[in-house]
Amino acid sequence: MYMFKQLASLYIKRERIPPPSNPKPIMSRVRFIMIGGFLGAGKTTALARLARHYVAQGLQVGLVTNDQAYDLVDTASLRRQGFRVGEVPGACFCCKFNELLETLTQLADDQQPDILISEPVGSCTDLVATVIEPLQQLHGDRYEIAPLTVFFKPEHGQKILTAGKTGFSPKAAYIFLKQLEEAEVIVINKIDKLQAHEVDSLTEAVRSRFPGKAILAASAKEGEGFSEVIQAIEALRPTLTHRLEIDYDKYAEGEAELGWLNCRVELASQDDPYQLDGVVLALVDRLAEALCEANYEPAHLKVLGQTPETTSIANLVSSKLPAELSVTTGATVRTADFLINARVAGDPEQLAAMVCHEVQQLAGVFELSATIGHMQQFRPARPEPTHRVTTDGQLAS
Ligand SMILES: Nc1nc2c(ncn2[C@@H]2O[C@H](COP(=O)(O)OP(=O)(O)O)[C@@H](O)[C@H]2O)c(=O)[nH]1
Ligand SMILES: [Mg+2]
Repeated sequence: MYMFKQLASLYIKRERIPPPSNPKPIMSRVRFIMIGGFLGAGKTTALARLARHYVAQGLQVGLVTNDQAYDLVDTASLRRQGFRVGEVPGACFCCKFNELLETLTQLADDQQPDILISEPVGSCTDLVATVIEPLQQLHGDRYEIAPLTVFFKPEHGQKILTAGKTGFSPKAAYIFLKQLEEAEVIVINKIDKLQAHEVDSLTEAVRSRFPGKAILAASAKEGEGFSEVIQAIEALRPTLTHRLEIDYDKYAEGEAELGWLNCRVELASQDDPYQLDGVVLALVDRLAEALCEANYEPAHLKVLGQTPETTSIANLVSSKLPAELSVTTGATVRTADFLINARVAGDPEQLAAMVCHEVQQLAGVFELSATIGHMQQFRPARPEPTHRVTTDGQLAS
């Protein structure tokens, strides 16, 4: 009783203390956005567009890239655009969940971000169960999670939806479709390259395959339709109506069909400076031809050429389309560092030999000296997620 009285008096005393005139602000949660989609779908382009949008609103933005290997074109390209970028290399976010968390925390070290936007590896799926829900369950006090938004790659997607020939096996197509199946928002990207009737028929095909999903059409490159994408990303995550069922054997085999190569090269001229855009594009063109001869379908081949002052990037996203420069510089240089990131349906050792051969040939044509630096080539290992929320909603680690 005595104790109760004491507690009661303490309580009363507490009640009498006036509230502080300047209450400490409650830490608001950081918005966490994840943009998924197959290799070459336009994720990095979308990240940059989103980041520019939020920066223009005066918000602090941090970006996170992810890959199976090191020396990422995406990281270099986004940093060049002035963004703060953390990188999770070595495996996908699902297998590097703790590294993803560390990277998110590091991005908050210098300046507390309002928004964090992440791009998972383009061959990764099951992200709701292995990243989004674990993040929500374990750190929902720190992160407010946006709907998983998946960019649809028309170059391969059109054929995959109609079971046409893509150059990939059905197991790689399985990953592409699982990415869409778990998406909370689907964005048919690159509509600037499509006719209106193609956009309509693609939207219809995606809708009939995945009924009930939010489906938008946009151009991450040109901006068309992007305000609707931003609106969808800013909405609350929809309630989960069903959890993705996925066969990890098939997923792992589909991923392992892709030869992965990340490599650094220095190209230097003893005499006249060379045009950086021209050499970057010529390298992708040569590699495209070599891939075609070997019958290796490119999922995404990127080459970035850079000096401390400038950058040029060329991409190849399908065997059916020419290589294109996505970032041009117009500069002539004496020496530049090149990053080559290739993900193709083919043998990684053959791919490495092909890259070495084509770099040397290119150097011969342009009278440059080529130094091939760090090179990693492999098939992605079986995904072993750190956490996974099971079909009954339990977090398993
Ligand atoms: N025409 C067009 N090209 C796009 C669009 N979005 C991305 N791309 C191009 O597609 C290629 C792959 O884009 P990227 O953002 O690197 O794809 P990621 O692999 O999903 O990150 C690059 O050449 C981009 O310039 C788009 O909306 N329209
Ligand atoms: Mg990317």
